[in-house]
Formats: sequence, C-alpha cells, structure tokens
Amino acid sequence: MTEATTASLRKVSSSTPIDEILGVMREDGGVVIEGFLTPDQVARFNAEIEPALSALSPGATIDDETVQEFFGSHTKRLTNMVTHSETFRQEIIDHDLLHRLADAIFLEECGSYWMVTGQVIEIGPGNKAQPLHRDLENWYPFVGLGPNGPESGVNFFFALTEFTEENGATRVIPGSNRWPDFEDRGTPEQTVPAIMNAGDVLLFSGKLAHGGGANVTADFYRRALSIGLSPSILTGEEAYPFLVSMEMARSLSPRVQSLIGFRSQYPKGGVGLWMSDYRELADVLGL
Ligand SMILES: O=C(O)CCC(=O)C(=O)O
Ligand SMILES: [Fe+2]
Repeated sequence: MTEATTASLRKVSSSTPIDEILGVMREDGGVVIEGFLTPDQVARFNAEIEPALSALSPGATIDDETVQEFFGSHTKRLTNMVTHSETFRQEIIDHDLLHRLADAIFLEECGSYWMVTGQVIEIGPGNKAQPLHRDLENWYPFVGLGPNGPESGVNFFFALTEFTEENGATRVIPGSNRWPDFEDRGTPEQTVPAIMNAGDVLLFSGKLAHGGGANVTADFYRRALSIGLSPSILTGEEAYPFLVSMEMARSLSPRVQSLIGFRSQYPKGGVGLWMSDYRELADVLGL
C-alpha cells in the first residue's frame, strides 16, 4: 500500500530562495513556481510555434496501443523547440532561474546535465487522461533504484494557457517520489491537478508519479511546454546536434550550446564525455 498524499501542490514565487523551492520539490516531488515566464514571453513563444503546431496532426504515429495511449489521441506534441522558437532558444532555456535550479539539482550529485527534450504538449478536447507514470521510466534501471537513487531528470513543465481541472491540467501524486516501490504508479484517485496560470511552471522530479489530465471541455486546447533536463550520462529524447544547424548553434549562449550537446559534457567523477580527440567539442567546432 502506498502512503497518504498531501492534498494539493504547493506554490512558490520566482523570487523564493532556491533552497526553499528545492526543499518543497524534494518532499512532494513537484512544486509550482508562479510567474516564471512573463506574459510577453508566453505570447511571443505561442505565436512562434503556432505555424508548426497547426501543421501537426494529433496522436502518435507509432502503431502500438500503449504508445498511442501515452501520447494521447487528441494530443499534439511538437519537438525541436530550439529551431521553432527564438524566444525558446534565447530566453526560456537561457533563463537564470532555470539554470540556478538545475545547477543545484544536478552538479553536486551527477555533474553536468543537458536537455533531453523541449516540447509543446497540447491536449485537445476529448482526450482521455494519460496513464500515470514516472518520467524516470525512460531510463529503466532508475525504476529499481527507487526513491534513494540519483535524480535521473527533472521537468520544467510550463503552462502556456491556463491549466484547469476540466481542460487537462497535469495530475500528480504529491509524495509518490518517496514511495519505496517505483513499480507502483498509484491510482487516479490519489492524484491532484496542477492548477496554473499561463507563465507558471510545475517543476517536478523524474520520481514523481503523474500524467496529463483528461480534457473534458468542448473547445479548450490546454497547451504546455515541457523541458526535460537530465545528467549528461543519459541519452536525450531529441537528437539535437543533428537537428540544429551550426549557424544556429553559433548564435546561442555557451550554456544553451551545452544544454543541447554542442559542448562536451562533464559528469561527476570523469574527465569529460562527448569530446573529439579528448578536446572540448566547442573548441573543435570553433564555437
Ligand atoms: O501533458 C501532461 O500534462 C503530461 C505529459 C507527460 O507527463 C509526459 O508526456 O511525460
Ligand atoms: Fe511525464
């Protein structure tokens, strides 16, 4: 049996001290940081991705029932945000608070980290609830390591529209990051919705059981931006160095170049990975 959960997600502001934000995340598995993006950033980002998002069809292309249920029949997922949006590549993934939080989460425990995905997830009317899962299941051995294993990744899950219980707000089980058995994904009854305004972010651990909510509205499209960061020893979901041109890579800040694999990676305890002749990749590429 799994232990009782707290009634709702706790909320902090973007001026709350890092330690306090991470304290809540470690206890509950997730925390809402209000007002992370400005209304102007949200509006620009939404406008920049609109053409690619409207050209995309909902649902998964892989013919497998489990995969289709996970990706959602009425859900669109748009990846390669670095290419699609200037606001994403110049501001959102270069955001100081995002880097300060990620530094505190990963550097001491595992060393350098990178971005495993940056994707828009738009849940349309009529979409069923996504099966509950933990994002660490992407890297299966972490399931067996359980609550005391190192952090396999965190997600900065931004609301790009308001998130309500009716329109498919992400559902989470606070405290499930500390359950002893990660084969136990909990039940829908144990979940609470992450109610948010556009610009708020749900920062959550790869250990937290969660899933997209059902969208029971007639016509509201719930839109989110999901940024997954993981230790650089883990393979990303998106193969960024093959997707982004050298010209675009050159226009990015060093920490953004590092996030998407245009710089060498430095996991704790090693001498560096993702190199060329054991030289820093960015030097070899002339960045
Ligand atoms: O869309 C959501 O609210 C959650 C999506 C999610 O958790 C995932 O795809 O891993
Ligand atoms: Fe997830």
